[in-house]
Amino acid sequence: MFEKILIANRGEIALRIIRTCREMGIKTVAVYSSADRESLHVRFADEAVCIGPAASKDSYLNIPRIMAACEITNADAVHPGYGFLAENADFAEVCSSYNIKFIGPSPNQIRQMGDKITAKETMIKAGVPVVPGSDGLLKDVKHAKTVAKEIGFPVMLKATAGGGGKGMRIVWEEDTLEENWEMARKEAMASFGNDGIYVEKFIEEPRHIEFQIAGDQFGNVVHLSERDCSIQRRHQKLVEECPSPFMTPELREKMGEAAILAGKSINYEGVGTVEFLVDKYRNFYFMEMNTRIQVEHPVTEEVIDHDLIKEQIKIAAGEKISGKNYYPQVHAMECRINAEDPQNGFRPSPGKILSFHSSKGHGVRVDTHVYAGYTIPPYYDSMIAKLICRAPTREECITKMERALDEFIIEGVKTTVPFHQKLMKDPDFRAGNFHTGFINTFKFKDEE
Ligand code: MV4
Repeated sequence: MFEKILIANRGEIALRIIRTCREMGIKTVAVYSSADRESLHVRFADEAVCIGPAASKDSYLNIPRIMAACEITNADAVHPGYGFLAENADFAEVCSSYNIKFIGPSPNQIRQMGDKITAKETMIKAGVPVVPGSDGLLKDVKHAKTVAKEIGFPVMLKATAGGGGKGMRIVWEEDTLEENWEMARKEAMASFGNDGIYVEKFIEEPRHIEFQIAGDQFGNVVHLSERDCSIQRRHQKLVEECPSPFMTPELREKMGEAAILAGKSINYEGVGTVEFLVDKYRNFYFMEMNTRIQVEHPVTEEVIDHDLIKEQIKIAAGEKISGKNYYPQVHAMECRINAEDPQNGFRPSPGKILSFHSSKGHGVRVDTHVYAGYTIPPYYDSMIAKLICRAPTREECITKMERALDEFIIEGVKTTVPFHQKLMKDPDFRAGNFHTGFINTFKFKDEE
């Protein structure tokens, strides 16, 4: 087992990792930017190293500075958390060249899933269903037109280097294909420095249902059931839950098996997530794979009663996994509490938290790095807490979430708490009747 893990991250996930390390008897090193001097991850770690100024590119994204911090503290492993360098294959490679274990998959596994066309080709070979579309990269707009007419409009143009919604265009008819082609290519080049585009049938009103998987160094891959992440706004998830209200035992078996095939096809090592689009007929299609721990991992932890960070560390240290799948024993739901103003287009609301009282009680979990008197810096993402509730049924879970949202006090900054309070009362949400376009039709206004 590792003696000392350096956590190449900040905020709630850095704290989350430190907690598990302490329980496992592993020493921890925090790294921080000068904007995070007062952060709890700095205080709770055994050691802390300042790695640069506030801007991420000079601190949390700066590989040489993080490697220097590993060297001076003698860390034998790095946990990247999510975001920042978590899916950076070059970083994973540098770690291994320094003989430091990157807690996550190999550089090759990260690369194979980072390029979307490569990932899709790998899935086709593995027998995982994918959305019908072009056979790899499109040569030119003429090629795009031919394939689009074959599969039928509407279609979606996607950047092979994309993911998370960037460089995507819906095309409803042949007449608008050319303009969208140009826009998609420009956007992809500007965002990723790669203008490779492919095309797919556009799946209307899909659900986003993802499967948590885990694979060890001996080729065992299991699934840990699904999370429904259909409640999103501009590709930012707001609520995640398990079981999905749309799931059936038969669909879980089929999707779980496909998720395992996806993991096995690249010999996946670590915990990861296989994302699917699910249409109204319960057809499902591989969308992408995330080769990291995700923000919403506590939903799975609550329904299967296992510590996923501990699993990650044990797998990285070479332990075998049990070899059986895990199924939800209760219902869990997570609301992301962001320092944003839901009444003004979810505009970021950084600043000083004047008072803070987090929800408590049976079945209530709050993962956060903030406290009364803490100043939310404007440089990083705006998530300040995750409120996770668990209860025997979805109805009871929503009731508990309403109670927990009502007792959450955060003063000094605007938050998404009022948005969640309104969402929990929505009849369609309560009925489990929603898809990824739900938030566009759900009008948030406080005084209505
Ligand atoms: C799609 C799609 C419909 N049809 N692909 C959005 C993020 C990126 N990973 C892929 N995405 C989508 N791909 C086809 N062929 C609809 C989306 C999509 C979406 C997917 C999941 C969650 C929210 C979404 C919001 C808008 C569009």
